[in-house]
Amino acid sequence: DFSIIYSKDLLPASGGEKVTKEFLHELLNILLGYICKSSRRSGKVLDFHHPHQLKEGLEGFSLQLTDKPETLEQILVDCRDTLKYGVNTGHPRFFNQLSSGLDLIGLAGEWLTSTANSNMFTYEVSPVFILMEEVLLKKMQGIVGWSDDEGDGIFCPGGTISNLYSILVARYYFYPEVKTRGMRALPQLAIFTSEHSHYSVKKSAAVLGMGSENVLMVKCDESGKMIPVELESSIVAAEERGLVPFYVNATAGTTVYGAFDPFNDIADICHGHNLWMHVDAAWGGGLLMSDRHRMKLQGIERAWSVTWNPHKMMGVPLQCSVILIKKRGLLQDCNELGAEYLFQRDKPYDVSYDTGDKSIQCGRHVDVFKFWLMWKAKVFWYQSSRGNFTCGELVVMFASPLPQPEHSNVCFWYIPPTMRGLPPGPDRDTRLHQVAPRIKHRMMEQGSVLIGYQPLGDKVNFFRCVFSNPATQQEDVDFLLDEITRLGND
Ligand code: ABU
Repeated sequence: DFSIIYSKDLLPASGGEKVTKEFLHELLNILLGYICKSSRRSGKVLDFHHPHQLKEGLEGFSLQLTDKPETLEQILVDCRDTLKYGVNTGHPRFFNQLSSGLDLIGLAGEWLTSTANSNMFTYEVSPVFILMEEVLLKKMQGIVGWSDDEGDGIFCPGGTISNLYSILVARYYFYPEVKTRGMRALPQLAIFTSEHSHYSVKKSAAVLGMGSENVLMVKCDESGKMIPVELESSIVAAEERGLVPFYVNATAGTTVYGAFDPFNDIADICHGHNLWMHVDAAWGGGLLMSDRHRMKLQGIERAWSVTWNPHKMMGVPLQCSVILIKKRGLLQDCNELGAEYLFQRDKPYDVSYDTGDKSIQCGRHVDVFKFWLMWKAKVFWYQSSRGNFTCGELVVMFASPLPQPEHSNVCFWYIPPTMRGLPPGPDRDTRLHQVAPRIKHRMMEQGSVLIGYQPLGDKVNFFRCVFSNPATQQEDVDFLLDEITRLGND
């Protein structure tokens, strides 16, 4: 009975051990109940409510903060309700994002990480985690194809920040004075990325004071791959306009189509113009683990930096993202400020392990442990199973598929029966554009399945189905298609 117990009764209160254990056991029961339910197909993916409904409070669940401490009973009820009104991203029918599923070894790692409650800035406070980071970064650099004397990197909060690091370090490599003199040390720099690449490239240019307009979008072919001759001519055209090209982002697994750019061709162009080549493999990096699919990333080893998100295809619980930099020492030189209260040089150990000054953060969450634990528990499983999924073998009924997928993104239009006789053209497109949002709206209200949609270029709204959840089976794909048909049948 927690109705008369408060947080002040838990450890470190004297005699608080028993109640602490009881409270955490109760919490564990709630979490285990959720975990078991989350993989049952009979349960919902989500119980959708509009923001105003959640704000007003539902069945006693209030988001408002009170003036007096609540009992632990109420705290446990709040934990249960928080899960209840959230989205079950581990459900076999959650197809909405590139990251999904709930890996239990990773979850155990996250629990341990929170229990340790440490900070990644110095070896002094995180000796084990700092060394695990070194081990994993080294491993990933080897898998990318860099030699033993190359490679550096850091875990950071998500793919956008990893991409931002690559631009930051590339700019520092060519213009080291930018660190102290700022923008006065720079000409008008130009960045190149494909029109299908992630928006983080533009965002990073804006954040770094270079201007999103100086990110030049290179044309792609029908399957979403950057066209090398278009890159070459974009670079030349930028130079003619007085811009100074310095960086090219290539993508391994574009967000919507899952396309892989031709890395060797792009590397040749970068080499010819002395440009930094980055590969955003946030989504596609997981394929490096697969003997069958890693050829799609041929040439990635020629990149000067790589983004890779183990929290996507590799299923590590959010978040887990790395930036890998080929040239050692650059990351440290670029970001180091040597705050004397934290990074003292006269500590009683090898202070090169105080890796926190490579980061643009000060406090840094431990994202490495869950990944390290998963690697230990199942590296062969990645190689034999998840990494070897069959791309594009899905049969999409009643639908018109977009280009053949290279990754596990399957993009398609659902054409409702009433539209099947319409000839292609602007009138059909106008109607088709409204189909996916309408079905998604109904899907969210029903909560039975979740899939994303978007327009892209000249293509009106289409569905993007992502397979990255090992819980998903053929029956879930059948269910999704039946559900789309049922919800879109008017
Ligand atoms: N950072 C890209 C994630 C996009 C997605 O999950 O759909």
